[in-house]
Amino acid sequence: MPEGIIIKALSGYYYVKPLREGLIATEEEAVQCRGRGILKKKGIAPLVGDRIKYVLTENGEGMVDELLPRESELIRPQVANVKLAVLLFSVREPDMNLNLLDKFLVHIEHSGLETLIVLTKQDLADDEGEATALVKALYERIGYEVMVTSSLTGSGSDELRNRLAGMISVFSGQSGVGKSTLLNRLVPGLELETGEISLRLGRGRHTTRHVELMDIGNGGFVADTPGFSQLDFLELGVEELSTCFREFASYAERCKFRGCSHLHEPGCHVIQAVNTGEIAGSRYDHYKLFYNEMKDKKRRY
Ligand SMILES: Nc1nc2c(ncn2[C@@H]2O[C@H](COP(=O)(O)OP(=O)(O)O)[C@@H](O)[C@H]2O)c(=O)[nH]1
Ligand SMILES: [Mg+2]
Ligand SMILES: [Zn+2]
Repeated sequence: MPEGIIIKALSGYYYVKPLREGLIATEEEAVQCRGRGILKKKGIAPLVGDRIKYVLTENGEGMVDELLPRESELIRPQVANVKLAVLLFSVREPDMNLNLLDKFLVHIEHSGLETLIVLTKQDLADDEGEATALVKALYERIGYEVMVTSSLTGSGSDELRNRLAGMISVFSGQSGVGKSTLLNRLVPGLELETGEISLRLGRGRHTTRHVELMDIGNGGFVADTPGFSQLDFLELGVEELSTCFREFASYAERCKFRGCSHLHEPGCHVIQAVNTGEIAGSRYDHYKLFYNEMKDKKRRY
């Protein structure tokens, strides 16, 4: 029985890309499949990202027969077997937003995904890349992987293509940072809509979009999603927040008080590390900001 990966689920159909080995897709088009009744009976709901076995039925359609073991399930977007979260932030247009970057990182620390930060539109840097280099250094020092790209010059795209091989990734970032343009760069012939076009079509932020995986070759599949989640912190306890700032950990364990909030307590080693510059001021400021945001929300709900 042939194996495939579900790249789209819509109106009761699964669109299955035939696989050759591992996640390497064949040249064949996706097969439109129904799910076998027995799956439903057993309460098995196949998801985008699932690897499955299928049989071909008449008129070129197919039937999903068996689900291969699922390694993980992301809730928003709902995709199975995602390995890597790619966070895209543009150097300019829109301006680099470290507040939002840190917010994404807090959420990802919780999800168990690997993280890759991609700084896009490097060609628009007006200071010979100095500011970008500082951001890159800041996050690399914390232990995050950072790449810098420009879809205009094509720099960084080979490196990124190699990094995405053999796994399912989720692309995430504000509208306009260049996600679609970069994917078009990575995959010749892809031709996703970019900036101006979607504006002309008047796509509002209330448009619901289904998730779809794109085959980018070499066993890489990418979901280009509008947002990672609501980013509203509602699912996160305020006492867990500091653990989502991974560079705080080695200092936090030496704080004088157990359950130290790292905001004002005496003998707080996190605050000391901020004062000596071992922890970046911007990271700590965002920690305080999110902390207060979470407290406010709790009060309102
Ligand atoms: N100068 C420059 N412009 C870019 C680059 N990448 C994307 N853009 C432009 O930024 C706008 C938004 O890009 P798009 O890919 O639609 O962003 P998305 O909303 O994240 O998918 C478009 O006008 C692109 O032409 C880049 O690397 N350099
Ligand atoms: Mg786009
Ligand atoms: Zn502390």
